[in-house]
Amino acid sequence: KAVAIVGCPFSGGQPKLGVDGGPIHLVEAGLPEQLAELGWKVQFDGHHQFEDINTQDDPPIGKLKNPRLVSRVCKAVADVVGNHAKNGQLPLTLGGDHSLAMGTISGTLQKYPDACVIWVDAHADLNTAETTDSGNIHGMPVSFLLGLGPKIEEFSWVQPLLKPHRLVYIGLRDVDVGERRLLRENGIKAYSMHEVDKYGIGRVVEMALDHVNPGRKLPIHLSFDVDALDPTVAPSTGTPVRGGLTFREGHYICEAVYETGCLVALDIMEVNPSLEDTASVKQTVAVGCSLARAALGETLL
Ligand code: DIR
Ligand code: MN
Ligand code: MN
Ligand code: MN
Repeated sequence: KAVAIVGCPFSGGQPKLGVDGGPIHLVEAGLPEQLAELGWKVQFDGHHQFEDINTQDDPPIGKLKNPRLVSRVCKAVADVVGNHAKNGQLPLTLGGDHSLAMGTISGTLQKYPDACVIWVDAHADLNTAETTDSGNIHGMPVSFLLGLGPKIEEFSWVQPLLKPHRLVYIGLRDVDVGERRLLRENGIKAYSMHEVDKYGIGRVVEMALDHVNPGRKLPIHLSFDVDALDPTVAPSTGTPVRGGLTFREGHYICEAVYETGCLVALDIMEVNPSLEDTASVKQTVAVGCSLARAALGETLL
């Protein structure tokens, strides 16, 4: 078992500075060593700097902000993640903002076209160029992967390989009206915090897996936005929303996905070490590391 850590210090998918510091803090907190301790062969060649991506002049396309920068960075990430997957490594991408998942999931689908996606988030990140209010592309990656909304030349490299029935959400509680319509129209399964309260996290994860991966045979890409967690658990993130997953609920999802034996790629996104006080930053970074360990096989006993 081999993991390749893909550090992506990138913040162009949203307006708050500092989320590019997330991967640096996660690595400095010892994540590579912690995964080695769990028995993984760990490759980490330094954070990606996307040096040759030069977008001095990047005016909005429609409402989309920093479109060329986001597109080119995500394309680079797709290739890096795809290559690690083809090498038989499990790519662990550390964000950075969640627009990066347009790249990570594209990379996963290059190697595993039948992969399913478990998207853990307070938000659906499903806006299209038509429905977005903010123009922040971190609220849009899923629509590109599904091929929803108007085609935008700059993003034409994104192959719409993700099928709605191979996607499931857990943790939603801040979903825009346009996104609600898209969820409904495309029959996308979503377990909001309401369902987590109603059924408990154990049944929610089981139902989510039954939906996207009924025989537990398909490869799984787990994309975890730390704002899925309650702000008391993960305070240092750009768009915290109250009423989120507890520490254990978040970890349970990761543990249960690991237990399937189907995990092929993992994203830990939206840790922003420049938000909130030192203790909050430390707590959020520590939680990011422990979610990754849980998804990669750390057990309680
Ligand atoms: C909002 C916020 N739905 C948007 N999305 C966030 O900007 O499209 N995603 N914060 O993580
Ligand atoms: Mn997100
Ligand atoms: Mn979010
Ligand atoms: Mn929102």
